[in-house]
Amino acid sequence: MTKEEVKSPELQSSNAPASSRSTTGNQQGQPSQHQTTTAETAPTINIVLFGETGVGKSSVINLIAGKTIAKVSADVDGCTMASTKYDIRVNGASYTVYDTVGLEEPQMGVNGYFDAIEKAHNLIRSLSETGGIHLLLFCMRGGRITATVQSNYRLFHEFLCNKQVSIALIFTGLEREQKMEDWWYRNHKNIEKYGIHSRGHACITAVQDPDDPDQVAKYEESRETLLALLQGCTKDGTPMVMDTTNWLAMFLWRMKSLLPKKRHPKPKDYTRILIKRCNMEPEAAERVAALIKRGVVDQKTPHPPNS
Ligand SMILES: Nc1nc2c(ncn2[C@@H]2O[C@H](COP(=O)(O)OP(=O)(O)OP(=O)(O)O)[C@@H](O)[C@H]2O)c(=O)[nH]1
Ligand SMILES: [Mg+2]
Repeated sequence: MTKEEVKSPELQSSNAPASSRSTTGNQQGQPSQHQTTTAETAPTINIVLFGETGVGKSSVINLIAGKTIAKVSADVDGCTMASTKYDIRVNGASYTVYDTVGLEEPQMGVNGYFDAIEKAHNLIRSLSETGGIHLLLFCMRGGRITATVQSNYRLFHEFLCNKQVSIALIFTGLEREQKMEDWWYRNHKNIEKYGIHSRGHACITAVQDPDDPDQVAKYEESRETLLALLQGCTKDGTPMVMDTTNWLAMFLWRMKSLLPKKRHPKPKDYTRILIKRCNMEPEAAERVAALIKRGVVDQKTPHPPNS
């Protein structure tokens, strides 16, 4: 099981040595029925887990893995689209989960957009090199649906995945519910009213408290729910994949709709950022910039919506 920041091509394409992949089961206080295993032959399923800072993404990674592999706390790098990659083998399945920071506000500033270009390039390159996206996991705190939640849904489901990838919702922080699933019955109509549609959901707690038997039981139940969700949502799916250039251009073209119109970058701004911060060759950077300018991204995918 490995953690890799999605930063350099070397890091992205490399996998951990086999010796470090195998895991030895669960740690103290963790559920015991889902032993993590070495599953060298299973095809890897790429999952992009996203959500606002602090909603519990890293805790969810640990819940899936059955042990602590991700650092729980506010991340230093809270830049939108910043991503850390974890390889998790559990119940005979091989998941690569990209823990990805979403938006903190419904819209973006131009500096945030430029920072996000670099991060998005790293993420997209890693995904296109490793077979694309099988599933989106949208992590939220069980609570109000805000404009930021809606923007994050669009950013990942529509802008990054062209509405072609199944999305499942995870609601954390539900340990106070007697039955965590009750939260969904009370709130699902509201969620759908905001245009958020999903293939499945999990109402969970991702926080551990070994001293509280009720919390231990709920944590264990949450893991069951989450693993069943992953299995159910990925069993028949083919990944969505594009080549890096078209994928990046499609995403950046769409993402600029989150900027005020008068702050939309010019082609030379894209070229500069892609060369300087993403280490792209000038020709490749100009190709991406030209695609963004034309708003034509890939003949096989619909044109990006007008911004
Ligand atoms: N009560 C409660 N707290 C939770 C739950 N899940 C996570 N937390 C807490 O929320 C805080 C943030 O959790 P993280 O898992 O680090 O959240 P994150 O989304 O990875 O945060 P960033 O990496 O900063 O984006 C920690 O203090 C967790 O213990 C939950 O289900 N219930
Ligand atoms: Mg985190």
